[in-house]
Amino acid sequence: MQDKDNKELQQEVQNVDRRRFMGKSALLGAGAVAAPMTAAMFASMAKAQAKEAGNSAVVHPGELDEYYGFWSGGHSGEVRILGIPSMRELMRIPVFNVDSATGWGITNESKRIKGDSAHLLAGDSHHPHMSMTDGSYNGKYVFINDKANTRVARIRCDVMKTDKMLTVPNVQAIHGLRVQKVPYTKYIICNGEFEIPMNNDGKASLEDVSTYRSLFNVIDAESMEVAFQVMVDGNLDNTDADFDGKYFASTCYNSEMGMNLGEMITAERDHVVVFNLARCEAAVKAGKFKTYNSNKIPVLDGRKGSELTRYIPVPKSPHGLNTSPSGQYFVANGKLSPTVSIIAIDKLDDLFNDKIKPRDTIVAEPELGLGPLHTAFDNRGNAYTTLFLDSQIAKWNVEDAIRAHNGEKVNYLRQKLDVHYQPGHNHTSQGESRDADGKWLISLCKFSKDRFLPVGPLRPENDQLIDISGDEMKLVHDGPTFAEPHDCMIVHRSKVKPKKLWTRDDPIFADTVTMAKKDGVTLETDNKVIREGNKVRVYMTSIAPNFGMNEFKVKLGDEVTVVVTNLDQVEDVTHGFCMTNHGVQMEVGPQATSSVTFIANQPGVQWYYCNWFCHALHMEMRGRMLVEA
Ligand code: RUQ
Ligand code: CUA
Repeated sequence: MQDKDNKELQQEVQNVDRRRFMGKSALLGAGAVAAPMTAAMFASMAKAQAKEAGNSAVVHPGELDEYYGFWSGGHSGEVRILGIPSMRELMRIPVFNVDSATGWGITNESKRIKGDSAHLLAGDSHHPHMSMTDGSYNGKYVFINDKANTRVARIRCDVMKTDKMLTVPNVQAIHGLRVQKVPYTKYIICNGEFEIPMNNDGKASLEDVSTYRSLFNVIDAESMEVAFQVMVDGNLDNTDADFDGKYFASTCYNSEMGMNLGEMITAERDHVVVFNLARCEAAVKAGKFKTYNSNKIPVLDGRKGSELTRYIPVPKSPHGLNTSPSGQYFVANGKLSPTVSIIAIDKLDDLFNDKIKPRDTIVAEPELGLGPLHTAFDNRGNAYTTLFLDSQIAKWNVEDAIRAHNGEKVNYLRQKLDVHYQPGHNHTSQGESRDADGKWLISLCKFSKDRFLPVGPLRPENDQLIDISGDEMKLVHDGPTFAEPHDCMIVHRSKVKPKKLWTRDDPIFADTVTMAKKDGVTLETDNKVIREGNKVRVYMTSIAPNFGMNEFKVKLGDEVTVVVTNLDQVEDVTHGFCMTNHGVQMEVGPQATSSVTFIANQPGVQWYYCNWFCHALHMEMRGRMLVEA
């Protein structure tokens, strides 16, 4: 399948090449005095074109991108899909936010998915990561954390909608999040960043910070329930998994357990905490855990001295944690130190068997520049580290850094590229999977200052696209983005297979289907009003440009649930439902059922209409709710 896709792509690349070539020679031909082209000119031109076409960021209208990019929306709370390399925004997936267009957070289906946090209107999404099989993206799910409300959500990539959400108990502020890579994504791993008392019920001492803990969370990717948690010393920050299915590692700052900035950065060293998955699972099985806050989640004790963890000292306040796609190294990014620390994963067995000391796992600590935050990788042994303070990406060679660490005279630094400005995360095409391909690098810059037309005191951020296919990094695109693409991941389009229409038995609206059955309603054919006391359920179909029902009657103060089923079988024909002056609207995709509940609190004639442009007679797609006082 992938081969076929690659062939298709090659063909596209050739077509582009041919078009460009013809374009340029046609221009030359049009000039009456144009000198005849020599064979040498022809050859050099063809070569330049071939080079350009090899990794061109130009995607012409109607052409498709080679990669899907999944961008977190930061404190907008959403996830965005971009096409790479065009950097065109293709879709927004509301997750922790409320979305006026799709009705996310407004419809009954989305509220059910949001569950215990359905009442929350805000979120802070940081780290989107796709599920894997054998270390390769499998196109099934994208997971994302909400730092603001301690949640983890799952996006189903067949429909690109959020389908599960979990508020993680016992912790505060889920930050770093990754997936188990091998043998498959059984678990999502994520860090509870802010330390709080265990049993945070306000009864124990709130001032005694020695009782505060930060927990590592292991969540079952299918059930989206917490499998277990591990208590650590210090504050967990970012995390990643190995390619063997054995170890997870997290950066851990504030080993001092300080409560203010000054206190948090006094120690010269903090840690990378390594978690031994088999030992953790065995401890859960053996019942060696405690529970807190009156829930049943097993909390293991992984503090210093535990068999479940090892603490590797690294320079102060490390931030990003990235596994090299070769599966050999964990790289911890120094943040307050100009270095990154390279941990050899094949030394971790010995570390856990106490044959070596924690620092013996560090095989290099190359100095890169000021403020290293995150590192990405290509498939040629190079790493790319964001330098927040220097506003640069440092490209360096991992094996050369190790050689230099061992005393050889080699320069591991390959290039420093200015980015604009202050980059946080970066990401290479497929660079966190086995299939790193070394073509593109994204630098997510927090500031854009002079790069775009000024738009008031609040500026966009700047997502820069960098071509890394050659020896030198080349900046090819500036992409302004609204707050705040915190992190992103890039997956080849051959791995993602979205549906074109909904299937009628989709679990996202299964509960609504069950409700209809109880009411004796067949959603695909019936247009019916069911009354139960002051609760009214209005079932209607929609097929462009008509709702199945042009009017229905309710009484003032009734609780009205409108259920719309879109019978259109046509790709891209989405309907909507908006009840004027009631603050409700929603998307109803082709073959989907969506529902929304509101109080009919205004008497008289209330028009409803389709708010997704669907037909030449879209404006006429409307009806009346008649509200009797
Ligand atoms: S962390 S800018 Cu929220 Cu991803 Cu490093
Ligand atoms: Cu249906 Cu617009």
